[in-house]
Amino acid sequence: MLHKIAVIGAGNVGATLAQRVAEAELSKHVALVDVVEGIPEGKALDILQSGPVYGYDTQLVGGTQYNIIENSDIVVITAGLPRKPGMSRDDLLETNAKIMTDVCLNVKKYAPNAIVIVVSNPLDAMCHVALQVTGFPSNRVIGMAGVLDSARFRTFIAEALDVSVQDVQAFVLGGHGDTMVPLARFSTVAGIPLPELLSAEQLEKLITRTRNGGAEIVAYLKAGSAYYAPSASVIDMIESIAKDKKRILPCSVNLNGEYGVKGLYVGVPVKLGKNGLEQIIEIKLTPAEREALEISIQDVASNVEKLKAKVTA
Ligand code: LAC
Repeated sequence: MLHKIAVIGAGNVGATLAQRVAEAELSKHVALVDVVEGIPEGKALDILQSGPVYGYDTQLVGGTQYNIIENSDIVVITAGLPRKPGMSRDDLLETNAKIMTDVCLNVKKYAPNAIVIVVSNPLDAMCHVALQVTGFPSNRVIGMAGVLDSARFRTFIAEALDVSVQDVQAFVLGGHGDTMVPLARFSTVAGIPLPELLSAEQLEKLITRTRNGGAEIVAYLKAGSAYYAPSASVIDMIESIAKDKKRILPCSVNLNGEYGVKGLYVGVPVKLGKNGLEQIIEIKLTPAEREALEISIQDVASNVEKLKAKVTA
Protein backbone atom coordinates (compact mmCIF):
# COMPACT_ATOMS: atom_id res chain seq x y z
CA MET A 1 0.00 0.00 0.00
CA LEU A 2 1.29 3.47 -0.84
CA HIS A 3 1.70 6.09 1.88
CA LYS A 4 -0.29 8.89 0.26
CA ILE A 5 -2.15 9.73 -2.94
CA ALA A 6 -3.05 13.36 -3.52
CA VAL A 7 -5.94 14.40 -5.74
CA ILE A 8 -5.96 17.99 -6.94
CA GLY A 9 -9.44 19.21 -7.83
CA ALA A 10 -12.43 18.08 -5.76
CA GLY A 11 -14.94 18.23 -8.59
CA ASN A 12 -16.69 15.17 -9.93
CA VAL A 13 -13.59 13.44 -11.29
CA GLY A 14 -11.42 14.26 -8.27
CA ALA A 15 -13.97 13.37 -5.60
CA THR A 16 -15.01 10.13 -7.34
CA LEU A 17 -11.34 9.22 -7.69
CA ALA A 18 -10.69 9.89 -3.99
CA GLN A 19 -13.62 7.60 -3.20
CA ARG A 20 -12.33 4.85 -5.48
CA VAL A 21 -8.79 5.10 -4.03
CA ALA A 22 -10.20 4.84 -0.50
CA GLU A 23 -12.44 1.89 -1.33
CA ALA A 24 -9.56 0.04 -2.99
CA GLU A 25 -7.18 0.95 -0.10
CA LEU A 26 -4.48 1.84 -2.60
CA SER A 27 -2.87 4.21 -0.11
CA LYS A 28 -3.03 4.80 3.64
CA HIS A 29 -3.70 8.52 3.15
CA VAL A 30 -5.62 10.53 0.58
CA ALA A 31 -5.29 14.32 0.35
CA LEU A 32 -7.98 16.16 -1.59
CA VAL A 33 -7.19 19.75 -2.61
CA ASP A 34 -9.40 22.37 -4.23
CA VAL A 35 -9.43 26.17 -4.49
CA VAL A 36 -13.04 26.37 -3.31
CA GLU A 37 -12.94 26.34 0.49
CA GLY A 38 -15.25 23.83 2.12
CA ILE A 39 -15.66 21.49 -0.84
CA PRO A 40 -12.49 19.40 -0.38
CA GLU A 41 -12.90 19.38 3.41
CA GLY A 42 -16.54 18.30 3.20
CA LYS A 43 -16.10 15.66 0.51
CA ALA A 44 -13.02 14.16 2.20
CA LEU A 45 -14.88 13.93 5.51
CA ASP A 46 -17.89 12.37 3.81
CA ILE A 47 -15.74 9.70 2.11
CA LEU A 48 -13.87 9.10 5.40
CA GLN A 49 -17.19 8.42 7.13
CA SER A 50 -18.04 5.74 4.56
CA GLY A 51 -15.02 3.77 5.83
CA PRO A 52 -16.78 1.99 8.70
CA VAL A 53 -19.56 0.86 6.35
CA TYR A 54 -17.27 -0.22 3.52
CA GLY A 55 -14.54 -1.53 5.80
CA TYR A 56 -11.63 0.64 4.72
CA ASP A 57 -9.19 2.47 6.98
CA THR A 58 -7.96 4.95 4.40
CA GLN A 59 -7.41 8.35 6.02
CA LEU A 60 -8.79 11.27 4.03
CA VAL A 61 -8.02 14.94 4.49
CA GLY A 62 -9.34 17.79 2.35
CA GLY A 63 -8.25 21.41 2.16
CA THR A 64 -7.22 24.41 0.11
CA GLN A 65 -3.61 24.42 1.36
CA TYR A 66 -1.09 22.37 -0.51
CA ASN A 67 0.94 21.32 2.52
CA ILE A 68 -1.50 18.40 2.94
CA ILE A 69 0.01 16.78 -0.19
CA GLU A 70 3.47 16.50 1.43
CA ASN A 71 5.03 13.04 1.06
CA SER A 72 2.61 11.94 -1.64
CA ASP A 73 3.73 9.02 -3.79
CA ILE A 74 1.27 9.92 -6.53
CA VAL A 75 -0.43 13.23 -7.31
CA VAL A 76 -3.40 13.13 -9.68
CA ILE A 77 -4.30 16.48 -11.23
CA THR A 78 -7.97 16.81 -12.17
CA ALA A 79 -8.21 20.58 -11.60
CA GLY A 80 -9.56 22.70 -14.41
CA LEU A 81 -12.79 23.57 -16.13
CA PRO A 82 -14.77 20.79 -17.80
CA ARG A 83 -16.36 21.13 -21.22
CA LYS A 84 -19.87 22.40 -21.84
CA PRO A 85 -22.01 21.06 -24.68
CA GLY A 86 -20.67 22.15 -28.06
CA MET A 87 -17.17 22.78 -26.72
CA SER A 88 -14.13 20.80 -27.76
CA ARG A 89 -11.48 19.88 -25.21
CA ASP A 90 -9.18 22.34 -26.99
CA ASP A 91 -11.45 25.26 -26.04
CA LEU A 92 -10.21 24.81 -22.48
CA LEU A 93 -6.56 25.29 -23.40
CA GLU A 94 -5.76 28.73 -22.03
CA THR A 95 -7.85 28.68 -18.87
CA ASN A 96 -6.72 25.24 -17.83
CA ALA A 97 -3.06 25.96 -18.63
CA LYS A 98 -3.15 28.76 -16.04
CA ILE A 99 -4.78 26.54 -13.44
CA MET A 100 -2.33 23.75 -14.26
CA THR A 101 0.67 26.04 -13.84
CA ASP A 102 -0.43 27.10 -10.38
CA VAL A 103 -1.14 23.50 -9.33
CA CYS A 104 2.20 22.24 -10.65
CA LEU A 105 4.23 24.91 -8.85
CA ASN A 106 2.69 23.61 -5.63
CA VAL A 107 3.24 19.97 -6.58
CA LYS A 108 6.90 20.76 -7.24
CA LYS A 109 7.18 22.47 -3.86
CA TYR A 110 5.28 20.03 -1.67
CA ALA A 111 5.57 16.66 -3.43
CA PRO A 112 8.87 16.81 -5.35
CA ASN A 113 9.23 13.04 -5.52
CA ALA A 114 5.71 12.18 -6.60
CA ILE A 115 4.58 10.54 -9.82
CA VAL A 116 2.11 12.94 -11.46
CA ILE A 117 -0.92 11.68 -13.36
CA VAL A 118 -2.59 14.42 -15.41
CA VAL A 119 -6.32 14.22 -16.13
CA SER A 120 -7.21 17.85 -16.93
CA ASN A 121 -8.05 18.76 -20.53
CA PRO A 122 -6.92 19.25 -23.20
CA LEU A 123 -5.00 16.31 -21.82
CA ASP A 124 -1.87 16.04 -23.91
CA ALA A 125 -1.16 19.78 -23.83
CA MET A 126 -1.73 19.86 -20.05
CA CYS A 127 0.90 17.12 -19.68
CA HIS A 128 3.37 19.47 -21.35
CA VAL A 129 2.56 22.20 -18.85
CA ALA A 130 2.98 19.73 -15.98
CA LEU A 131 6.34 18.48 -17.29
CA GLN A 132 7.64 21.97 -17.80
CA VAL A 133 6.44 23.53 -14.57
CA THR A 134 7.36 20.67 -12.23
CA GLY A 135 10.66 20.00 -13.99
CA PHE A 136 10.15 16.33 -13.07
CA PRO A 137 11.69 13.64 -15.28
CA SER A 138 9.20 12.51 -17.90
CA ASN A 139 8.82 9.02 -16.39
CA ARG A 140 7.03 10.81 -13.52
CA VAL A 141 4.58 12.88 -15.59
CA ILE A 142 1.97 10.72 -17.31
CA GLY A 143 -1.40 11.55 -18.82
CA MET A 144 -4.61 9.55 -18.43
CA ALA A 145 -6.61 9.27 -21.62
CA GLY A 146 -5.95 6.01 -23.44
CA VAL A 147 -7.35 3.81 -20.67
CA LEU A 148 -10.57 5.82 -20.80
CA ASP A 149 -10.77 5.92 -24.59
CA SER A 150 -10.12 2.20 -24.85
CA ALA A 151 -12.65 1.49 -22.06
CA ARG A 152 -15.23 3.28 -24.20
CA PHE A 153 -14.18 1.34 -27.29
CA ARG A 154 -14.36 -1.92 -25.29
CA THR A 155 -17.82 -1.06 -24.03
CA PHE A 156 -19.13 -0.44 -27.55
CA ILE A 157 -17.44 -3.58 -28.96
CA ALA A 158 -18.93 -5.75 -26.19
CA GLU A 159 -22.35 -4.23 -26.78
CA ALA A 160 -22.17 -4.81 -30.55
CA LEU A 161 -21.13 -8.45 -30.15
CA ASP A 162 -23.20 -9.15 -27.03
CA VAL A 163 -20.18 -10.47 -25.15
CA SER A 164 -18.61 -9.75 -21.78
CA VAL A 165 -16.50 -6.59 -21.61
CA GLN A 166 -14.01 -8.73 -19.70
CA ASP A 167 -13.02 -10.55 -22.87
CA VAL A 168 -12.60 -7.42 -24.93
CA GLN A 169 -9.21 -5.73 -25.26
CA ALA A 170 -8.95 -2.54 -27.25
CA PHE A 171 -6.21 -0.33 -28.44
CA VAL A 172 -6.39 3.45 -28.89
CA LEU A 173 -3.43 5.55 -30.00
CA GLY A 174 -2.86 9.28 -30.35
CA GLY A 175 -4.00 12.39 -28.55
CA HIS A 176 -7.10 12.56 -26.34
CA GLY A 177 -9.10 14.52 -28.89
CA ASP A 178 -11.48 14.12 -31.76
CA THR A 179 -8.67 12.69 -33.89
CA MET A 180 -7.69 9.87 -31.51
CA VAL A 181 -6.92 6.61 -33.30
CA PRO A 182 -8.80 3.49 -32.15
CA LEU A 183 -6.99 0.57 -33.83
CA ALA A 184 -9.26 -2.36 -34.72
CA ARG A 185 -6.33 -4.51 -35.87
CA PHE A 186 -4.90 -4.56 -32.34
CA SER A 187 -8.25 -4.91 -30.59
CA THR A 188 -9.42 -8.40 -29.74
CA VAL A 189 -12.22 -10.43 -28.24
CA ALA A 190 -10.74 -13.39 -26.33
CA GLY A 191 -7.66 -13.05 -28.56
CA ILE A 192 -9.64 -12.89 -31.84
CA PRO A 193 -8.77 -9.74 -33.80
CA LEU A 194 -11.77 -7.45 -34.22
CA PRO A 195 -11.75 -7.39 -38.05
CA GLU A 196 -12.56 -11.16 -37.90
CA LEU A 197 -15.74 -10.42 -35.99
CA LEU A 198 -17.14 -7.16 -37.31
CA SER A 199 -17.49 -5.68 -40.79
CA ALA A 200 -15.48 -2.59 -41.75
CA GLU A 201 -18.70 -0.60 -41.66
CA GLN A 202 -19.63 -1.78 -38.18
CA LEU A 203 -16.11 -1.05 -36.99
CA GLU A 204 -16.20 2.45 -38.38
CA LYS A 205 -19.38 3.16 -36.42
CA LEU A 206 -17.80 1.99 -33.15
CA ILE A 207 -14.65 3.99 -33.85
CA THR A 208 -16.64 7.15 -34.50
CA ARG A 209 -18.66 6.65 -31.32
CA THR A 210 -15.41 6.12 -29.37
CA ARG A 211 -13.93 9.34 -30.75
CA ASN A 212 -17.06 11.19 -29.64
CA GLY A 213 -17.37 9.25 -26.39
CA GLY A 214 -16.59 12.22 -24.15
CA ALA A 215 -18.80 14.62 -26.11
CA GLU A 216 -21.72 12.16 -26.00
CA ILE A 217 -21.67 12.34 -22.21
CA VAL A 218 -21.15 16.13 -22.10
CA ALA A 219 -24.25 16.48 -24.29
CA TYR A 220 -26.27 14.52 -21.72
CA LEU A 221 -24.85 16.10 -18.58
CA LYS A 222 -24.78 19.64 -19.98
CA ALA A 223 -23.12 21.05 -16.86
CA GLY A 224 -19.95 18.98 -17.01
CA SER A 225 -18.11 16.03 -18.47
CA ALA A 226 -17.76 12.34 -17.66
CA TYR A 227 -16.33 11.27 -14.32
CA TYR A 228 -17.16 7.65 -13.46
CA ALA A 229 -15.16 6.11 -16.32
CA PRO A 230 -12.38 8.73 -16.12
CA SER A 231 -11.84 8.08 -12.41
CA ALA A 232 -12.02 4.30 -12.92
CA SER A 233 -9.36 4.65 -15.61
CA VAL A 234 -7.02 6.52 -13.27
CA ILE A 235 -7.42 3.68 -10.76
CA ASP A 236 -6.08 1.22 -13.35
CA MET A 237 -2.96 3.36 -13.72
CA ILE A 238 -2.50 3.94 -9.97
CA GLU A 239 -2.88 0.24 -9.25
CA SER A 240 -0.21 -0.71 -11.77
CA ILE A 241 2.18 1.84 -10.22
CA ALA A 242 1.29 1.13 -6.58
CA LYS A 243 1.59 -2.65 -6.94
CA ASP A 244 4.44 -2.46 -9.49
CA LYS A 245 2.31 -4.67 -11.74
CA LYS A 246 3.96 -3.47 -14.94
CA ARG A 247 0.71 -3.47 -16.86
CA ILE A 248 0.73 -2.34 -20.46
CA LEU A 249 -1.74 0.53 -20.66
CA PRO A 250 -2.30 3.27 -23.21
CA CYS A 251 -1.16 6.55 -21.63
CA SER A 252 -0.07 9.95 -22.83
CA VAL A 253 3.71 10.16 -22.44
CA ASN A 254 6.53 12.36 -23.63
CA LEU A 255 7.90 10.59 -26.70
CA ASN A 256 11.62 10.63 -27.31
CA GLY A 257 11.88 9.50 -30.91
CA GLU A 258 9.37 6.64 -30.60
CA TYR A 259 6.77 6.68 -33.39
CA GLY A 260 9.01 9.28 -35.07
CA VAL A 261 8.06 11.91 -32.48
CA LYS A 262 10.34 13.80 -30.12
CA GLY A 263 9.33 15.98 -27.18
CA LEU A 264 5.58 15.66 -27.59
CA TYR A 265 2.97 14.00 -25.36
CA VAL A 266 1.00 11.44 -27.34
CA GLY A 267 -1.04 8.40 -26.27
CA VAL A 268 0.85 5.14 -26.82
CA PRO A 269 1.04 1.76 -25.06
CA VAL A 270 3.41 1.93 -22.09
CA LYS A 271 4.51 -0.17 -19.14
CA LEU A 272 3.55 1.30 -15.76
CA GLY A 273 5.37 0.21 -12.61
CA LYS A 274 6.75 1.60 -9.37
CA ASN A 275 8.87 4.13 -11.28
CA GLY A 276 5.91 5.41 -13.23
CA LEU A 277 6.52 5.13 -16.97
CA GLU A 278 8.96 2.23 -17.37
CA GLN A 279 8.83 1.49 -21.09
CA ILE A 280 7.24 2.79 -24.26
CA ILE A 281 6.02 0.03 -26.55
CA GLU A 282 6.45 0.80 -30.21
CA ILE A 283 4.46 -1.12 -32.81
CA LYS A 284 4.60 -1.11 -36.59
CA LEU A 285 1.68 0.70 -38.19
CA THR A 286 0.17 0.35 -41.64
CA PRO A 287 0.37 3.47 -43.85
CA ALA A 288 -3.32 4.24 -43.14
CA GLU A 289 -2.84 3.88 -39.36
CA ARG A 290 0.30 5.98 -39.56
CA GLU A 291 -1.58 8.69 -41.41
CA ALA A 292 -4.36 8.75 -38.81
CA LEU A 293 -1.78 8.96 -36.02
CA GLU A 294 -0.01 11.77 -37.84
CA ILE A 295 -3.21 13.85 -37.88
CA SER A 296 -3.68 13.28 -34.16
CA ILE A 297 -0.03 14.21 -33.47
CA GLN A 298 -0.49 17.43 -35.44
CA ASP A 299 -3.50 18.31 -33.27
CA VAL A 300 -1.46 17.92 -30.09
CA ALA A 301 1.47 19.81 -31.60
CA SER A 302 -0.76 22.72 -32.58
CA ASN A 303 -2.11 23.02 -29.01
CA VAL A 304 1.41 22.98 -27.61
CA GLU A 305 2.45 25.66 -30.12
CA LYS A 306 -0.49 27.83 -29.06
CA LEU A 307 0.64 27.53 -25.44
CA LYS A 308 4.23 28.42 -26.32
CA ALA A 309 3.00 31.44 -28.25
CA LYS A 310 1.09 32.58 -25.14
CA VAL A 311 4.12 32.16 -22.90
CA THR A 312 6.41 34.16 -25.18
CA ALA A 313 3.81 36.83 -26.05
C1 LAC B 1 -13.78 12.67 -21.45
C2 LAC B 1 -13.10 13.83 -20.81
C3 LAC B 1 -12.83 13.59 -19.38
O1 LAC B 1 -13.24 12.13 -22.40
O2 LAC B 1 -11.96 14.18 -21.52
O3 LAC B 1 -14.86 12.31 -20.98
